[in-house]
Amino acid sequence: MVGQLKSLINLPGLDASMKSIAEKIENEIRITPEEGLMLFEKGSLSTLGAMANFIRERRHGNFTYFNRNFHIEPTNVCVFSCKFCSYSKLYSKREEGWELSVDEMMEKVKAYDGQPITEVHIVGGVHPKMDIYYFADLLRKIKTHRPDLHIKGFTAVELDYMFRKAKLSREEGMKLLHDAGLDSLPGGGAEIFDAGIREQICADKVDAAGWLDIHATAHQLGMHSNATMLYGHLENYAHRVDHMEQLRNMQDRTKGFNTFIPLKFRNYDNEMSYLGEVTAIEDMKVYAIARIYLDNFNHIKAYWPMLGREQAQLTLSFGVNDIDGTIDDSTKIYSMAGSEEQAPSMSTDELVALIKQVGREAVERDTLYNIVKKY
Ligand code: V47
Ligand code: SF4
Repeated sequence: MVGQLKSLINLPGLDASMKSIAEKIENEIRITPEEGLMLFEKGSLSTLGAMANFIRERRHGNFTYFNRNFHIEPTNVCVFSCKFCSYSKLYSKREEGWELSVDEMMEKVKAYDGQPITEVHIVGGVHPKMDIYYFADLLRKIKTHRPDLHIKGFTAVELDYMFRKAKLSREEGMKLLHDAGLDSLPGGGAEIFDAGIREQICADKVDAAGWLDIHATAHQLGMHSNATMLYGHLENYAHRVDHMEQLRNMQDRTKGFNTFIPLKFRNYDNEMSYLGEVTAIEDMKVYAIARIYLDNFNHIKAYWPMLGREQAQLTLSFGVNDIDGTIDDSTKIYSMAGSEEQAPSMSTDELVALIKQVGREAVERDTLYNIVKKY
């Protein structure tokens, strides 16, 4: 394996508290929130990398997962006004954005006929006129056309709005969409759970308790979901630890999360452009600490359209074991926020080469991490 480290306890330069964390990791004992904070405050890049890689290789060896997917972004018109968002247009300015009809979205699905795609990821703005019945119709049409395609769709933010507008409870709304064909939920909309930071960056959308409850509702119906954390803006280390602690607690109860995806705040063309972006070193530390902290999450994913290809490769030595999918230039969220990837698309061969170039084994998975093919 790439790391081949036998023990963490003798890593150079560890003080007593860091040594105690290293011991816990070796013995598969959960670290506390205080220790999580200590990792952010005191952990050097090399120590965090060694710890995270140790866990990553113990769980997954050299396997690095990817999938074959594409996105549908039904609209970028949004009733909310998150300050970090470079993508959305208010309803009053909707002529500057896009609104896809069900038929137009079905054309996008049909464009992949005959191609070995396993997942469609549907996510977009929160449009006041696209209600739960509109999307249930879309889901049914996709499933009728291609029953084997896994539909991962709608952030808790979109779902919260749809359910409230239809006057349905979360259980009723989720069941309606699940029955129509929704298989799992993506991890977006979580941002940072801390109420004070949320108030400053995305005051008007679903709060932390609501986000968590919507995911718990999906898990209770046997659906899986992902979780994200938007970092590198106004939050401090304690907020990041609190965010991961809330996810870890919920995962203990429901076991429904597949993967955790840290999302780096990108500052192009949004109301928080005055903030700088954190360094690549900080990015690697976040991935590593996520791998160490979230002992009940099986997978940590780096979303390559947001980080760029070279940084995505680097994350594979910092706890990450999944780099998402082929995407096929079907998402605009990150290109509009300033990512290096202006038209994100990679063929399967390119994704495999990217993984192999850093000495890892490329494994194609489906959404639920069943192995499709080893390369
Ligand atoms: O919730 C928006 C983020 C998320 C910016 O579950 C930004 O597999 C950085 O959650 N800088 C939506 N981030 C995307 C998302 C996602 C992506 C890929 C895979 C999965 C999955 C989920 O994008 C939003 C928000 O946190 N975001 N604007 C920005 N300027
Ligand atoms: Fe709307 Fe999502 Fe952008 Fe917030 S992040 S303004 S909810 S599209």
